[in-house]
Amino acid sequence: MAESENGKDGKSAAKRPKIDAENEKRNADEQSTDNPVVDFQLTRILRDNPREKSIFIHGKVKDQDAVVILEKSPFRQDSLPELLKTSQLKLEMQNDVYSTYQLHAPPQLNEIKTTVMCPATEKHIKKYLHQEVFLLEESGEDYRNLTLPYISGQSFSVQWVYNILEKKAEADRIVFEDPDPDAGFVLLPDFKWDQKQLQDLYLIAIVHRRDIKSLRDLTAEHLTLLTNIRSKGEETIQKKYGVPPSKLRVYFHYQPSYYHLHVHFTAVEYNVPGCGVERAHLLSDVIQNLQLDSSYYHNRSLSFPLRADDGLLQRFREAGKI
Ligand code: M7G
Repeated sequence: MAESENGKDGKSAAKRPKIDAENEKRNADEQSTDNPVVDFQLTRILRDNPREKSIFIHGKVKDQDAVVILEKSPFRQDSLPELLKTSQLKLEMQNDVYSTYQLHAPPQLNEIKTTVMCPATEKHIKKYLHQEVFLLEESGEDYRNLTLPYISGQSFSVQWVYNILEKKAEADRIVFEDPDPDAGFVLLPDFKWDQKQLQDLYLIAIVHRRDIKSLRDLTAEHLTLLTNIRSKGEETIQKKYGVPPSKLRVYFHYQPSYYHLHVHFTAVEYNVPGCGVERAHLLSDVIQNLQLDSSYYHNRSLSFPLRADDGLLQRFREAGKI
C-alpha cells in the first residue's frame, strides 16, 4: 500500500480528524439501519483475491439475487498504536529472533468494507465473475455500427446516477456541486472508497448533462465542462483532503460500466483496477486531444478490454472484427 499522500506534505493531522468525525457520524446513522445480509444464502464465489484481501460472492437474500463484495480495509496509520496496544496476540511459532502470531483486534479496528447489490441482475453477477479477457480495437465506425446499438439495449441502469443528481440518494456525501446545467457536476466519494484513509482516495465527478454517454460523445463543445471538472474537482480535493493535483490520477474509463459521463479521481499511488492503459484516459489528455481536433473521439480507434462472456465481444466476433 502506498504511503499516505499527507504523510509527505504534513497535512494529515489537520485533515484526518475531519474524515474521522464524518465517519463517526455516518457510522452512528448507519447502526440504526437493517443488516441487509443477515439472511444471505451463499450460491457461489464469483471471484476470490487473497492478495487484495477481497472476495466477491453471489447468493440470495429473501429469494432475491444478491452480490456482496467483502474487502478488508487498509491499515490506518493513526490507529496503529491502539491496534498494537489493545489486541490479543496468539503465538503461532517462535525460532531465534523470529516469531509469528495471530492478532485478534478489537472489532472497531478490524473492519471489512462490504458492498451489497440487491436485487442483483445477471449483468451484475457477470461483472464480478472471473473471466478470460480480450483486448479489442474499436474504430469510430465500429462504435456507431456495433457498440452503440449494443449498449443502447444492454447497459447497466444509471438510475443510481440520477438519484445522486436529484439528491434522492447519497446527498449527504456530496463534497462539491456546480449546479450549472451545461458545465456543472457533482463530486462525491466513489462507493469503492470507505473514506477512512487517503491512500485509496477515490471520488467521482458526475456531470449534470444527461446526453453524454462516454468519451466517444465528447467534442470541443464540451471543453468548458471538462476544464471546469478538472479545476473545481482538484481545488475541492486539495481543500477538503489536503491532496494536491500532482497526487491525483484523473481519468475516464472506456468502456465505462455506466453510460452517463463521469470522471474518476483517484490517489496516484493507489493501483486501483481499471487505471491501466487499456481502460483509463487521463482527463488532461482528453482535453488536449479535443483542443487539437474536435472530432478526435468520434473518429479514432480506441482499445479496451472485454471479458469472454461480454455480449459486445460476441458482436465484434460475429462482425469478423476479432
Ligand atoms: P465506470 O467506469 O462506469 O465503471 O465507473 P466501473 O464500475 O467498471 O469502474 C463507475 C464508478 O461509479 C465506479 O468507480 C463505481 O465504483 C462507482 N459507483 C457505482 N455505483 C453503482 C455507485 C453508487 O451507487 N454510488 C457511488 N458513490 N459510486 C458508485
